[in-house]
Amino acid sequence: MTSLPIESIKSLSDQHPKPSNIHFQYGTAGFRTLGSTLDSVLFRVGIIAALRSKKLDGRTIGVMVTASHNPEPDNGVKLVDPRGEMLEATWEGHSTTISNAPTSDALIEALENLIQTAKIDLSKPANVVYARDTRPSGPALVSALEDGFKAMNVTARDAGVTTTPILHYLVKCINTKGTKYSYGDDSEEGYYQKLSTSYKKLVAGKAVQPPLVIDCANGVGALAAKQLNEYLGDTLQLVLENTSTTTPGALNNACGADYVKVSQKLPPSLVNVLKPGQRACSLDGDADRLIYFYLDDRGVFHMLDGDKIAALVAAFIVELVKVAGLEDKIKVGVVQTAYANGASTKYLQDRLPVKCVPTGVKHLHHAAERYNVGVYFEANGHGTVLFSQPTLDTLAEYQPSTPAQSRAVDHLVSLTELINQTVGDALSDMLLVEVVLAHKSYSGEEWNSLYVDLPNRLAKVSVPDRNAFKTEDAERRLVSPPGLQARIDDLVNRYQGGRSFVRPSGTEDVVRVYAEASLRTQADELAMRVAGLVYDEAGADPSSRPKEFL
Ligand code: 16G
Ligand code: MG
Repeated sequence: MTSLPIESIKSLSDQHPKPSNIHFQYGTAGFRTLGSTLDSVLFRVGIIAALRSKKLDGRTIGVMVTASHNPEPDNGVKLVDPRGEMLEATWEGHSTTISNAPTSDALIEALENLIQTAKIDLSKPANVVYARDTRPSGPALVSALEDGFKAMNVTARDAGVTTTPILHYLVKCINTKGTKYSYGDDSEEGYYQKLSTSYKKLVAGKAVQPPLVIDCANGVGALAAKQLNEYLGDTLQLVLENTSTTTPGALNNACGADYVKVSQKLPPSLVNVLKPGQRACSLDGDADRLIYFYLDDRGVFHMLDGDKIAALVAAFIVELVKVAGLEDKIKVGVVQTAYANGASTKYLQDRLPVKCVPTGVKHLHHAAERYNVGVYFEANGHGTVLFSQPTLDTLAEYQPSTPAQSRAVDHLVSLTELINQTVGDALSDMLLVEVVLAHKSYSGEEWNSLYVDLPNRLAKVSVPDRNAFKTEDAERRLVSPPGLQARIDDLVNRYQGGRSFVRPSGTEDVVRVYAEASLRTQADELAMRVAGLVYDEAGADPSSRPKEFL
């Protein structure tokens, strides 16, 4: 191909017309909205993926069709760059422009513009790998995507129904195949094999932990966890719950990581399953978020969120580095967002460098890449640990001088295999947590006692225009609307241990409010009062007037 196949694009595009009344936006997690409105977007994403691959000399691009923790009628799509990472930011804008071209002719014009601005050589090949989660709208959307591939003559590989992190893994494996940076076998089996083998190495000689209950959110994580269970054999017993992937309406409904994190409650479906003291965790709808929890002896629910996972994991890695005798060569750092519980930030800052960045995986990922070992987690349970290439080289070349050093280095190397280096991965993170708990002989309760969470509350306010809200300082302060931050500060000062911030959502037409304080009632009250300020400022939808919380 030396020029755009205009006729083929036009005739297929006419079969996937853009709805006239909708403005699409490639946001923090790609395009995401009601699945029934996304047909034209998927067709166009097929074309964009082809152009992105051509731009990168035919390297394989990933496309994931999912709406994660959102309700079942929603769907979405995001692009994955060749190293298994989120799409480069400038292409988010290109994608938004192309998705909003009103007609097939306007689409051709927008594509021609992109080809010119990005200097794309159309004679290069186009390679894509794609997958979807279990949503009912998935198959039709994938077929629109495939029409986009057809229009551009893409060599496309269908990875079927799988988790978001597995798709990211596949992209990285395909692009590193046969090189010295080979990331693994480019198949689901390769993924399970890699995770289970490193897990077994890490827990060899440790007592097998009591069974772990997994709330699979009735999503694709159920299918993956079932497979992983087989590879793990009796080294870890998994009890899979909420595995109804074909029951209409079940996905993420009163279950899953987002439900647990936001409502700070046990999913009702686990009430008669979870025994006091037993460890449990929830995945989200595409299995890239993980939240742990347990009931204490009195049946009281305790949540171990992304911040608690970061604290547990960072401390473990720091200790291994020290025992290995690599303290001077390998520096560990942590990346969080404004949502991190104040108590977790304090706990980590007393021990390690900690950086705060805006919400969204790409911000955390990039900041974590600047450390030798970068631990990043969002409080919502999305996160991973990145090992830089020089660190991998250090580990490979190091000559330990004692058996203890040698064991610690082996463990660090196994961790680099166990932990998904492309993106947060609930199943990989779960095994990581289980490794640390096994090494420390920690129960959920002991893990939870690393620090005590400050009571906190999340709220959201529907506003006519979320873009009127602009932030600075990693989203911790508002610069617009003018004057609102001063009023928030005024309120916050009246609460002991008070902290609150307001930011526009990147995925929904709402403004989010976070508040924490020393006492539960105070955190709730502060959140409600700040939400009230936002509401009054924005002339928001009366139905979203804050009254009470979940
Ligand atoms: C997306 C982000 C997640 C972030 C969330 C915030 C990715 C892959 N996912 O799910 O990291 O926490 O959005 O949503 O980047 P919000 O902007 O609606 O609060
Ligand atoms: Mg997700």
